[in-house]
Amino acid sequence: MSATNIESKASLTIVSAKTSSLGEILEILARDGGVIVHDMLSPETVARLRNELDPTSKATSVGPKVDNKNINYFWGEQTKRFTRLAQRSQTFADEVLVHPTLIGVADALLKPNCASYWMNTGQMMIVMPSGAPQYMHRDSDDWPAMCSPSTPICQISCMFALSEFTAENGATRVVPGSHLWSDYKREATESEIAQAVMPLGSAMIYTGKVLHSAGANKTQNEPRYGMHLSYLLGWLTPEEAGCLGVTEERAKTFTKQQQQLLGYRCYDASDLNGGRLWTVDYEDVPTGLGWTQ
Ligand SMILES: O=C(O)CCC(=O)C(=O)O
Repeated sequence: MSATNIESKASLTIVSAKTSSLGEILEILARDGGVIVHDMLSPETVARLRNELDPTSKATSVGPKVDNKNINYFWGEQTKRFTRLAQRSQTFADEVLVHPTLIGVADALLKPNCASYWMNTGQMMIVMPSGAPQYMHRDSDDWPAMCSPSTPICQISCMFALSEFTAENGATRVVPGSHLWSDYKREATESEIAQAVMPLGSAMIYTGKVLHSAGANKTQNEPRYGMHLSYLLGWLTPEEAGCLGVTEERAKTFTKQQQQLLGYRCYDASDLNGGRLWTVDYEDVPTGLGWTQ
């Protein structure tokens, strides 16, 4: 199956988390840089996420909070964004942050270049009606030395549809194959852009090297609820200060894997001729903080 932009020839391949293997997903990612995966979250899980995040969704206003024209444009003046999802939602911590399909992809694509990876950001991206489309970018642009055709993949991203994503309400625009371009300065033509049209509970998994952007929400009154989660090589600085957004009290209730992803564990590459980073008093984070568990 594929999701085709009717105004272009470009399309994204669609698979299902229920029936497709990790190998198939990795093969499509290697070819296209992005893939739509249906059935990543059940409707019941989506309802719980929406419910747990609803107070913050309602309390968050559109547009950025910084006085910088470029950031405002990137952020989307009609987009609501907020992070701290593991603090705000148990369902995010238990069913999204450690989603087996995403962990499988990240293990395969990031682990060859790190001892462990961590969360880059978990972020609600609610595109409200009448916004302009975001400009095309690669998520790895945040780390310019790691964003060229020859560098390894440093980041894996995923956009979950917490409402249906349609061409009209701002489904993510993606340029399949742009991760393989020899010239990362080249701009995409309209005919190369596909849209991640997908039902609620699906997700678009993509690497940090593929061009994409939020679409414009051309509806009158239909917010597009997107939830972004990305992972990053453990020796690079993430966009979100994950552990500062989650209280220590709450972090203590999480598994070691959840703690690692949120920055409540050190990065230990000492067995791989690398460093031991992100320590407290030269200890792993819980020991340095004096946790007794
Ligand atoms: O909201 C979307 O569909 C994509 C947004 C995005 O790529 C970003 O803000 O980095």
